[in-house]
Amino acid sequence: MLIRTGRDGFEHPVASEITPREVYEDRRQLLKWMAGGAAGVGLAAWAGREAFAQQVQRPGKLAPIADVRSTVPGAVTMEKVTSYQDATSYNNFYEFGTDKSDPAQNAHTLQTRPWTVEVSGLVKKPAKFAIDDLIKLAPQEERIYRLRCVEGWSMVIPWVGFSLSKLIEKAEPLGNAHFVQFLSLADAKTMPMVSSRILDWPYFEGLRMDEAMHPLTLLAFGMYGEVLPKQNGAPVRIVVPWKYGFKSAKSIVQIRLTEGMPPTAWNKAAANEYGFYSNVNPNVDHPRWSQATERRIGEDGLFAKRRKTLMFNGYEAQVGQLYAGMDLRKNY
Ligand SMILES: Nc1nc2c(c(=O)[nH]1)N[C@H]1C(S)=C(S)[C@@H](COP(=O)(O)O)O[C@H]1N2
Ligand SMILES: [Mo]
Repeated sequence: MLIRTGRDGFEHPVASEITPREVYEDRRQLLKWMAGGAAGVGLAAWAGREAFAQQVQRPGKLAPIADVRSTVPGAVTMEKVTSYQDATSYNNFYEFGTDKSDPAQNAHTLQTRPWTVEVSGLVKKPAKFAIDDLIKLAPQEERIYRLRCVEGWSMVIPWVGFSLSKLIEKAEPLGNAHFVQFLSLADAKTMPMVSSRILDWPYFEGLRMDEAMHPLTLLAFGMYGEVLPKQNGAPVRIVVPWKYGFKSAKSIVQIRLTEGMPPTAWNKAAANEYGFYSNVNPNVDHPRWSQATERRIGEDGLFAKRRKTLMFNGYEAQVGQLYAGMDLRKNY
């Protein structure tokens, strides 16, 4: 859903991210809400579509099957895991649409084989990996992370993959490689929104080298012990658990090591709203909403008390020292 923010008269793509999921999750509240005139036409249409929502198709086991739990500190949380249905039907993947339900409906066109990931830029050994060779590069581990979205919701997902550092080390970074950029696929034939100008394509994201090399930063091939569903970024994506969701680029085809800070898609779209670091930070408000609290998808209803958002999404003990001495208000 696109709405005018009014402030700059700009059709803002992220506006859809603030429509509370619980409104259409809880049908009775939804009816009350709509009867009260609070819901716009867009939301009513959305709710109608939700009523016909189909059970998500599961893509099958990831081979070799990962039955290894990660021993990386902080990689396994004891929190309740989000249901598979929720994690695969409430997504952001703008290549397939801007509504949360669009990726599950539209991403079936994505072709995940053949698929090549290129490691390039400031490395001694640039390389191209066929996806199935990439998956075999390191033993896979299951990691249960919170993924938190910038507009106030979170999920707990058991990802399957290995530390991105294993791949970067193989390429032998040069001394002047200080940042890593990720590029997603941009295929107008299979990704309907790539022909629109809602974002710059391909989707691009980046991390500082020490963030990319941190063992918690995951190159993910699967979730819930199975192949990554297309709407969640098949066949390979990045997961950075202490940052807002948009840092975790989906369906990546290139990993490029650079000397300078690379541009990122959301920063380019709205620099005052999305900085390069985008660490989860309850103390720094987004210009259009507070970031102090969040709803856990599937658990916290619209009228339930929201839970407090934790600094670095709860991974402060593991990653806090990466930002020692930095002004996190300035480096948002
Ligand atoms: N290529 C690409 N990657 C992307 C996005 C996108 O639109 N395109 N959206 C980001 C955002 S805003 C979020 S919140 C997460 C959502 O991941 P999930 O759907 O697996 O929960 O993916 C991120 N990665
Ligand atoms: Mo997001």
